[in-house]
Amino acid sequence: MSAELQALGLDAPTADHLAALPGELVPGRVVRVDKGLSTVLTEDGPVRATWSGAVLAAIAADPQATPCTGDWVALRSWPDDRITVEAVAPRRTAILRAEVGGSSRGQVLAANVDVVAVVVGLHPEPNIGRIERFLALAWESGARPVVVLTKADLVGDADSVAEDVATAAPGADVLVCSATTGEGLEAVRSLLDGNATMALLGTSGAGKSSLVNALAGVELLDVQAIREDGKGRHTSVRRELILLPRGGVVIDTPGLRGLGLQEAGEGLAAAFPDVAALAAQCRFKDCAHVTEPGCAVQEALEEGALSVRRYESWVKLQREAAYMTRRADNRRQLEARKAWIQAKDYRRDSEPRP
Ligand SMILES: Nc1nc2c(ncn2[C@@H]2O[C@H](COP(=O)(O)OP(=O)(O)OP(=O)(O)O)[C@@H](O)[C@H]2O)c(=O)[nH]1
Ligand SMILES: [Mg+2]
Ligand SMILES: [Zn+2]
Repeated sequence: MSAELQALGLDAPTADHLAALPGELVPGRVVRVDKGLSTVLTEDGPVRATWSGAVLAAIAADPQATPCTGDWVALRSWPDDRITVEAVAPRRTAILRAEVGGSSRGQVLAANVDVVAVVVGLHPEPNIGRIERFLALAWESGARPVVVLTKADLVGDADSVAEDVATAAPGADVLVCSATTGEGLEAVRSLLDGNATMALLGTSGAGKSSLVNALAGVELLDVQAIREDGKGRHTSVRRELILLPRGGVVIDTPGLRGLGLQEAGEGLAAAFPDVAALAAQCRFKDCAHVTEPGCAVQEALEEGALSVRRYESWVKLQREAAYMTRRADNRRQLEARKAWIQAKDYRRDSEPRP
């Protein structure tokens, strides 16, 4: 494996997978995707590539097969100078978001990520419920979740806010930094040790692109022109993979508006291990943790061992996850029915005609 590809985060199993594909193919990593045209970084630099017939067929069968930022792909060059993505390597991790207002099939936001950084500005004051929601998404990805509190230069009590956030983020490190002063950036940079890939998630205006620029030491990405109006403006419009000069890869994303939890069971349990542990102690296995006798969650609430805010946040996300799962089940039923009708048509068509 070349040093260039290693710096891009290529791991041995993925390299082996790509090398075993038949044909004269070149490995690369997807930087961004724009309406079916992708920019892919290879060891010889970036190229623009479209999808092969096989990839198009895979997408038709499952939209999640669409190559996305962070994917490792195999490229073929054609005599007419076209380049196509022939195959997408299996994803080690994937950040999934439920489709906004559409189907319940999640959209892949980024693939093969080692660290998901939930980026939150310290000013205006962080919304803890929103952080928990991002963390549930981060846990589900299979990558290591961290919270990066940025804009520390704008507040005097960054460390005490960090403590509050830490209680809502069990199992995740909480870092404090400022893109403006450079404070705390070394700790963020060390998340990229060993050519790791870190994706940044957060609302618009959180300071994601500013953080990437500060990590890179160059103004690579556009940053919101007007400071601190508190409202999201969506300056970044697409997901983008950036190779940092000192090693490591960062994926910048546009601020997420709708942030559906994709069949969230496991991510939710990982983001709320305290509540999950309590729920396991309830007398009834199907306890709804509302009025049931012997409910350990309600007991912890009464004793103050579990905060009302955290409980309510969990109930809300739990409901949402249950809704997403139901919707996914309905979709599966519909698709099964469609497949059955197609199969019936096929049988009818292939029967000998009288
Ligand atoms: N004082 C201060 N301002 C910051 C810091 N980081 C970002 N900002 C400001 O916050 C605003 C938003 O920053 P961006 O980096 O564009 O935010 P973003 O998360 O990329 O936003 P979207 O691209 O819209 O999702 C800009 O006006 C930045 O100048 C910081 O550490 N300190
Ligand atoms: Mg941005
Ligand atoms: Zn209970």
